[in-house]
Amino acid sequence: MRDRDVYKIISEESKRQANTLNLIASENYVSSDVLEALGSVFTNKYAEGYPRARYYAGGKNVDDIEELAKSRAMKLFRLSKAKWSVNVQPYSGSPANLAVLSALIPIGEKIMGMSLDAGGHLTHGHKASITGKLWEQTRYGVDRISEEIDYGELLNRALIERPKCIIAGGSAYSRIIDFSRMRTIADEINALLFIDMSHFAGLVAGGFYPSPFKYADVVMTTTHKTLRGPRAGVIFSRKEFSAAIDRSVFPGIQGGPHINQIAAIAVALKEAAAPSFKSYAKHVVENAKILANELDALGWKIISGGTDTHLFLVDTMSRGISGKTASDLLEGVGVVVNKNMIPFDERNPGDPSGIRIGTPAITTRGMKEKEMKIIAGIIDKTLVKKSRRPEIESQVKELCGKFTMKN
Ligand code: DSN
Repeated sequence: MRDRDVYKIISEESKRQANTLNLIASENYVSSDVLEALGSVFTNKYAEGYPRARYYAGGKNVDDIEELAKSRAMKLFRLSKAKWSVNVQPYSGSPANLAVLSALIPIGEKIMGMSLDAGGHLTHGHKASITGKLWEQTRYGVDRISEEIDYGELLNRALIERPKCIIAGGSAYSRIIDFSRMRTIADEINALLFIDMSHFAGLVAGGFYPSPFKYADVVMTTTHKTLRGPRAGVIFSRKEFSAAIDRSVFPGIQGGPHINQIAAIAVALKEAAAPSFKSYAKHVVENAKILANELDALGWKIISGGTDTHLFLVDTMSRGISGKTASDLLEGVGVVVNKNMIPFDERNPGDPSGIRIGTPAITTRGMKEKEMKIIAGIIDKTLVKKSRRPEIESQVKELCGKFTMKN
């Protein structure tokens, strides 16, 4: 690269990624093929519109790549073209969620999403998001004891509030969502069931999380979390909703699609269909369970007592350490996590009561049970035992050196 300033910063970031243990549940390491597609000449091309109906000339290859991405998306999740459609143009998850809601829910109506402290997402109607300004959010959460979704309370609230749409999914909920129950509740009030599978899409693809398609009207996913693709969003919808969603994505919210990103989605979807991805998804979940169990055995309170997925929350405040302090201490030794709200958190998102831990990235590096036990020890020693920092740092370095980033 001729621009030495940018090159230097990119090199530093490569080193940082190689030399730290990434436990951010929403991040991953993409393959060199995904990177190549992202950096391809498709970045030069404008292509407003949809395949075979563009507002720009010169779009033959663009049409081919978008159609390939769409057909791979349908195939990966075993969807029938007679019932489902897919849109691969959303720049990422937030515009995708906005596109779905603006296509299907009249402005000012009520939508129902999981509260942030229970593990929900801002774009499910939180007041800080445009979705909370255009629609009125009514929230559901988790039971105080089990810390799992309280479906009884969800039903009661739905019957009282009668939202037009119920959104399932979130950013920090570690348990399998009962889609069937949510479908029944949505049917009781004639609401749309919109499932945001961004976090667990890779687990669905690999067969380690139930598929939401049987129950949902619309399913959205980002492609960069467990799915291990580029940063982007994809919307699947039942046929009756797809024309409105397409219009909402373009020209409603977005302009020209990022074709290089769509090419990278196509690559990632093929990778996710390979047999090796099943084994990856299996290990992501196994690793998260082992890491959560180990931390639990070391005296850390794990929200809901464990996990069924790629992530879990740790209540660090129960041992007198705020989420921000925990995250800073861990980053200091090369372990990267999110500070995160926990259910019924009385602190604020800037310095909440817990941390979120996820295994997609370290599993991509090939780490398994033995390494999860070491990582649990590293976390414990860093947060509580105040062991000598150089010892911990060298353990992190050793793991990163042994399990290099493969792409
Ligand atoms: N910000 C993402 C996450 O970390 O979960 C979700 O959009």
